[in-house]
Amino acid sequence: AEVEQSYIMIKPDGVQRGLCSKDLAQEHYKDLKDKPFFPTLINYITSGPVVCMAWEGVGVVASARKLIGATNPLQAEPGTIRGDLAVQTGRNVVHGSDSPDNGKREIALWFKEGELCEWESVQTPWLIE
Ligand code: DAT
Ligand code: MG
Repeated sequence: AEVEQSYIMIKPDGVQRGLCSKDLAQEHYKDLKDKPFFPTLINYITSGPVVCMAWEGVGVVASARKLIGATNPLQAEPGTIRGDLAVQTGRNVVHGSDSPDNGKREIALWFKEGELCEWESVQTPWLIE
């Protein structure tokens, strides 16, 4: 697997059981703009503060999606974030990019130049050969 980047976000219900403008939310979810749930999705995602993260690592997009679990929390496995902590698709607590390309796109959308810090842990050579 390649080193990838994934945009991870704790959604508003994850923070308090809106930061962003509607424009940003609409751009983030533009692939879903024709879906019937698009307006409620945008209302939800702009309803309170979110916690934004950029994760980087070997195969991080797929492994983060695995930790997050299925879109519908009722179908998400126990041990995943959505499986353990959420009940409804429209309140599924956390976002994770679905492809390396979308990871780059979403990170560029949510972070400004210079906001991301790049660093290497001394443990890296013991984790990755
Ligand atoms: P995911 O967040 O697992 O990548 P997605 O990209 O298909 O899922 O959809 C983005 C969000 O839109 C999802 O987290 C919750 C909402 N959503 C998706 N499908 C939905 C549906 N059928 N009804 C209501 N909300 C939905
Ligand atoms: Mg998605």
